[in-house]
Amino acid sequence: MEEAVEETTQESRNEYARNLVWTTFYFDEKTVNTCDVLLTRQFLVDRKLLKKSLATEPVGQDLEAVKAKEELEQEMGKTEKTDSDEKLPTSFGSKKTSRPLPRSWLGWIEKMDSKAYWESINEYLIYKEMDEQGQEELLHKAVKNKPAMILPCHEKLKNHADDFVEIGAKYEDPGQRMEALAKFLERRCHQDFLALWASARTTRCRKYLAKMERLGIATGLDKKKFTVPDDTVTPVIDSDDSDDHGEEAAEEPQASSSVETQPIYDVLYEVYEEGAHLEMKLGAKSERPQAQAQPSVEEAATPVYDMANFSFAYDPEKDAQLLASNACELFHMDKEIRKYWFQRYRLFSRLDQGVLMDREGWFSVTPERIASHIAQRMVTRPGMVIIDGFAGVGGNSIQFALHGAYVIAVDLDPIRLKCAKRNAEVYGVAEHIEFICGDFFHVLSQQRFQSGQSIIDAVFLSPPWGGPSYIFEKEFDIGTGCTPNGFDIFEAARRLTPNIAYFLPRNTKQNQIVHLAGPGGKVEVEQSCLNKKIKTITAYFGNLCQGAAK
Ligand code: MGP
Ligand code: SAH
Repeated sequence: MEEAVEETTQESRNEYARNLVWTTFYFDEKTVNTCDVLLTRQFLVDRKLLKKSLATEPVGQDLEAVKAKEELEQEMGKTEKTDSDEKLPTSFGSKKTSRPLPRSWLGWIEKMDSKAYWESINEYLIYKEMDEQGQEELLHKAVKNKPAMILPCHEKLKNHADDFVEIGAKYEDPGQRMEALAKFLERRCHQDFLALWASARTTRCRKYLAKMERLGIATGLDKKKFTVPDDTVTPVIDSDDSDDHGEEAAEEPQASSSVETQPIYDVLYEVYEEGAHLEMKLGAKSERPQAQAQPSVEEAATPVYDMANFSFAYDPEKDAQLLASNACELFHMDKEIRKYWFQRYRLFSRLDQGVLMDREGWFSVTPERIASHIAQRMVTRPGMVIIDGFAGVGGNSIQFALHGAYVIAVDLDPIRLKCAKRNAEVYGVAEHIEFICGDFFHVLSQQRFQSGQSIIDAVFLSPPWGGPSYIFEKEFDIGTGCTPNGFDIFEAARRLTPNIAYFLPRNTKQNQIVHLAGPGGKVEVEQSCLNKKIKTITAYFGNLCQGAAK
């Protein structure tokens, strides 16, 4: 068993993790309804396995296959050149100009409240602005009481000289006049403060969105939401980030109703390491390819099996078409599968030792190095019980078992479960896995899994994403993109345990993951970067989340 774990970690000395961003999402204006999110990136290496996969030539004059192979070869080339930390870019986008004043305002104004601000400046302003007769004494006091932070617009309150004269003219009594002018000043200061406070928050949220985009993270958040929810004239705080400036000033303020309909109200964040940006192929591709000869996954009819007579034992004759090492002949005309063939040993390093895969297995199996890393994180003690709710051909179940867990592998499709069972035998861990052919929801509703009696330590979820075309959407929707609905899947798992790892596309909407964690929740979203390309993400909940108490 150890040998098999070692096989997948030979290159692991070159691997490392990075914390990218820590975020708090506010679900509404009450600060108690928050969710903490940690975005991390795990750099994994499987160059040797990729190199081995690329060693075969495409069959005949298959130009598409040549192209698929060339793309992967480029990935190899890039990897070899950018093997070490130092080679990573050292800043987000373009260099920043140094304008220290606006930056200090952003942090300061958000921590201040309007009342406290007025208290800190009122003496100074009143002495300064009321100095109608130019009394030396008042001027002296004003200078002496100047607060450390005063908004630039309040240094120039003389701009309101007309208002002052108008208000002043209404009162003959100097005491009353003074009081009226002080009230006017206070109102004006509150208005200015609140407008600037909202503007600072908008700037912060916009910066967050811009940075997430650059990190290759689909936020699922609407940029328009993060505008000042008020149509009063707003003094705009200058952003010192040259990479995202311009946008805020250009856009019209939104009506507050758009804020109410948005699920996430506000965001606080901290970028751990500015140099974490990577240039790589991410998110939506520009165009969908022409219609394929093969039916899409959604169109393909679900075969009906005679379960009473179905055998999960491998039959070398009857099941020959499942032998992964023969897939080149079986699938070489299948354009969708071809690119996975050129990555085959990174899917299963023991592919030539009898591994079985059906068509869906090829494009949905978790690459071995990623599955091994997830297992390393999830299996914290020998014998712990993990449900692999969508086991497929066993990529994850096998790694959980190799790392010492007892696995309950569930899959609706008997053929794929047969592959998983056989593959577990190839890796010598079949005895550590219980295979259940059935619907995830149905299996979880069984008496032995009900909470209270449950012995389940964690659940791993890797449902179908609608086939390889998931990447043609700019952002992946957990609800409609997963089959069955990804929110329902998560809810069913949560009834069993809070310790859930959710394996999702790299373009998944981040705000939906935040919603899964919910108010008061916490989640770690880990990008799995294989040879410097982000392949997938895994969202860890409960005690699987980094820093959670075990
Ligand atoms: P991919 O994006 O289709 O491949 O899937 P790749 O090689 O990154 O393609 P490229 O053209 O973008 O370079 C990447 C990985 O996601 C696969 O190896 C699978 O592990 C996983 N994966 C893909 N799909 C379509 C599914 C799915 O439907 N379900 C699950 N659970 N995993 C999938
Ligand atoms: N992680 C797996 C791949 C999972 S692919 C691996 O590494 O091999 C998703 C799997 O979910 C498919 O095999 C599909 O048959 C299965 N599936 C789809 N709907 C299901 C359901 N309702 N219950 C259980 N399994 C389901």
